[in-house]
Amino acid sequence: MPVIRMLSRVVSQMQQSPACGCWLLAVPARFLGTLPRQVQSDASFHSVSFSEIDHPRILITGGLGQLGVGLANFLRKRFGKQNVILSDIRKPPNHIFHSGPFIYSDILDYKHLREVVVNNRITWLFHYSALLSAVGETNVSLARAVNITGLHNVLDVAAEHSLRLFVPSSIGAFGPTSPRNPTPDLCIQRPRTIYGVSKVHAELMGEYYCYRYGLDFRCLRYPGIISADTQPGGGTTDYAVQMFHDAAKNGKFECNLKPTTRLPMMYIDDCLRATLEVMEAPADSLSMRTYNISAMSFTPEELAQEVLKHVPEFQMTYNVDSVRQAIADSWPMNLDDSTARKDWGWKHDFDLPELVTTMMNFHGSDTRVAQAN
Ligand code: AKB
Repeated sequence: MPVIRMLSRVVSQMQQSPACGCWLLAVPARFLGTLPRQVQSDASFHSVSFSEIDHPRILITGGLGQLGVGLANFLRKRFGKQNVILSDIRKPPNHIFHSGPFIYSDILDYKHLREVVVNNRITWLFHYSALLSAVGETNVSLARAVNITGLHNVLDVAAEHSLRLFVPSSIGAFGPTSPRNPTPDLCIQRPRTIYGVSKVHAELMGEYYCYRYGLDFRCLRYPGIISADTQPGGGTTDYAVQMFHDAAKNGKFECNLKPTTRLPMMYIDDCLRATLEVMEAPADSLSMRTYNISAMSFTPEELAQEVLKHVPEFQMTYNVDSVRQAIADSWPMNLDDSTARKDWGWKHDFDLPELVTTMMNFHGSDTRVAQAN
């Protein structure tokens, strides 16, 4: 078929497709030119075998942040220890280094990233390198480099090597003009942080690569994630993680957000399970490539009430940080995740009382060990 006719057929198929749906089905990537770095995708000779889907070779970037180690442990149970490689530019503590494969990998170095993917025969990539919302505002140029330039490298390497790519987005991808209670999947997104801007950029670029080059891009908008044994760094929702720690250790906590600031939150186990579920979902069940996921939503004072049931002497004071408060006030209070529930069966396990019991059990045992020593 002449190329012009082929292109006009592709364009008319694209016009008929749903806004964020499976362009992949409609667009034969090889008719739309080479990848941005002029390296031809290996899709033509790399037909994905069943064993690659059942036994992916996985790379996690930004692996020493809040979620990487937990995700690696979770995926290693499913796919085998040697098939999940954790990477970062920082030096790992001993227990992480000895718990499974760990390598140095710098997402800002494109050739190096490509070498890591080729040498380790990677088929799935989880891209967790990012500066979070509050810390991003203190160093916009670093946040722009890591969150935007780094993403470009990851997208190109993933498209070149036919990887399945997961990039987390966030409630931070919304802004003050988005509907806040609830926030649907598709609505106005005008965030006011470099973090949020970079997350909207990631969503759009991933979806664009999906229909333009056939990249198997999958993305979830995470709420604030609460984890027991790993600390977040530089986020606006981090107050909640810190509250558990300080309540167990000192019986008191100074909160940097106002008592009535409502934000969506999720326990880490639900977050990791959602991430694997969306990665394993058949492509034809995904009506979109970027989904909201939700579990619970609470304010600092509601969380403190729940903590009080476990630590009766707990006291909370407030010292509001104006930058974090402005960020929180522009974010959703509740996410509408009905499309994720319908398309691939998303369902959370942890609500607020269960979250608090789990966190206090974890920190309570920590405190008792510390006191005994
Ligand atoms: C942050 O607070 O920056 C993150 C997020 C909600 O994306 N935890």
